[in-house]
Amino acid sequence: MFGHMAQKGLKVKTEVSHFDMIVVGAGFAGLYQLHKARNAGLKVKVLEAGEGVGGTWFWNQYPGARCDVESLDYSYSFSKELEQEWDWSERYATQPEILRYLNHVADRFELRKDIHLGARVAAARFDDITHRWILTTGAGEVYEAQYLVMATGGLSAPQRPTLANLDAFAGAWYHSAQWPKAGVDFSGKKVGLIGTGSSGVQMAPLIAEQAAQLTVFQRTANFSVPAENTLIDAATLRQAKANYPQRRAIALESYGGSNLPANPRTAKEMTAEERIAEMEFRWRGAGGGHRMQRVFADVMTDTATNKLVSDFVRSKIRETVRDPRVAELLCPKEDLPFGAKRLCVDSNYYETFNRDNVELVDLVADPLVAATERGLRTVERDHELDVIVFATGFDAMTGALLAIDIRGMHGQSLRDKWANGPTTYLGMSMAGFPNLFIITGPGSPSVLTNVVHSIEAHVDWTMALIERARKDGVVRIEATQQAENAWVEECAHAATTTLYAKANSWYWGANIPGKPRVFLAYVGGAPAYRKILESVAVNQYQGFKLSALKRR
Ligand code: NA7
Repeated sequence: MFGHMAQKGLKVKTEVSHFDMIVVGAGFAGLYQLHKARNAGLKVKVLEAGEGVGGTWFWNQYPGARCDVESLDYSYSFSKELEQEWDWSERYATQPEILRYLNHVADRFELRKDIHLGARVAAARFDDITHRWILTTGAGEVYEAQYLVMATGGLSAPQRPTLANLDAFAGAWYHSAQWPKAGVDFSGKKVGLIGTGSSGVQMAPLIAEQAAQLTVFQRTANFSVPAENTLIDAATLRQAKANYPQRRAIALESYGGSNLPANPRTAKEMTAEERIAEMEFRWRGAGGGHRMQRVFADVMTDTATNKLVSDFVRSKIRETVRDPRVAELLCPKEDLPFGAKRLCVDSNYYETFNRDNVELVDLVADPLVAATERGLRTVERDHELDVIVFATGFDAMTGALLAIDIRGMHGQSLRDKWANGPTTYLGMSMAGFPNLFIITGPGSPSVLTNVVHSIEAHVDWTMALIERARKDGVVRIEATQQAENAWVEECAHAATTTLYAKANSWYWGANIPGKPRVFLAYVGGAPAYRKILESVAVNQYQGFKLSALKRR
């Protein structure tokens, strides 16, 4: 079939490819969505901007990139065979290992034939008459489908600050999320690293080992905890595989959708000795990482408890970093609650500052001014550099969606709808945008959880809804405005009940100049959210309007 497209005043015929469902993105979400929808009998096409599958794990190939959720949790649970045949080699998998896993998934479930790589979606428009979506890629290809699933990821639109004069810099510069596939050789180089979030904290130790000199430019000191990463030996792996059902069951009932033992007691319910022992145990003995964020039941809700944990981490930083001046700079300030910005999980981050070839620049005292031909200029001095690395994060949760010109009913643009911040029903659907689903979108637990777990939950739930709709002859699934308003209110209220409210983090969009301040995730936790989804489904998909074709 052919559609028409105006080009230079001429009508040219453009071939339109028709599907039941178009999925945008071939990361964890897109791959599973494809598998699940295809198994349900839908004709599906995945459009992926990258030249390979993997999404986040395709793009973020910087040195030291690894997941801060344990591999045995950060993996699909939908296939018991996949669980058994894949051997994770480390507690926290590296980016290359996760990318290998996702490529294995693509091959094993024969997904590639339905994935169009190198296809960046530029626009998506809902047709009010056919109730279908029409998509255009940057190359001008046109696709149309009844359902549009945005599997574009929460941390996929890189954010690089405007730095005056960067064009004049004679050296090379890179962003953590747009890393060259061939890698970067830092040997003998003077490297400047801007940003000390998860990406910066992961790469600093590795760059420091290779480079002649590493200068870390820090704006905000964040909390980082030891990963306590280890290899998974054969016996442990065998046992883990045998215990997968139990492991997944625990994850299902945990706040973050993974196996992080949570202390059910508040700090006040424990003695001073017990509190110290609990924090010490989680810092090292229990296996490190995000276990620290579950150290007391009230760590994210009680200011005094949070301060206790903050002080504990600060004491660890002071113990680790030999130069007291540098240690103080690395200690997060009192106005940043522990965990309120995404907690960093590191291997030897603080230790790195004991090296002779590493320097810390405090951008609060000495702000960045501009790039120069030979490096970076801060107010007080010039820093001579061969390479600049931006580990400056993402336009989280909304960036990738708003990069596409999405238009719903009557041509309403998503950019307009979200001008004051994202609004969704359940973090996956929007009034005025029928038949469109966002996997782990704004207003869902998403980035506060093991995202693979949340992805599976969303894909399973939306597919059940779509299958039911297909059975009932429904052509249009749409969130009501009332349901969306109520959910937005619920999310906003939930956020204010926690200490997340106290930080200027990307959870609030605070890292993007001009971005509306809206908490971008649902803080109620994965189990509470699952119960809400279950109840919506049981109550005839309450909050959705399901329209069947009118019989003539
Ligand atoms: P993050 O966590 O957003 O960290 C970005 C870092 O870059 C953070 O330290 C920022 O400081 C810093 N930054 C951003 N803009 C600037 C400017 N203009 N000048 C100086 N420093 C700046 O991104 P990551 O990639 O590390 O991690 C993102 C998520 O990926 C992470 O949370 C995990 O979920 C995985 P700031 O704190 O804003 O002062």
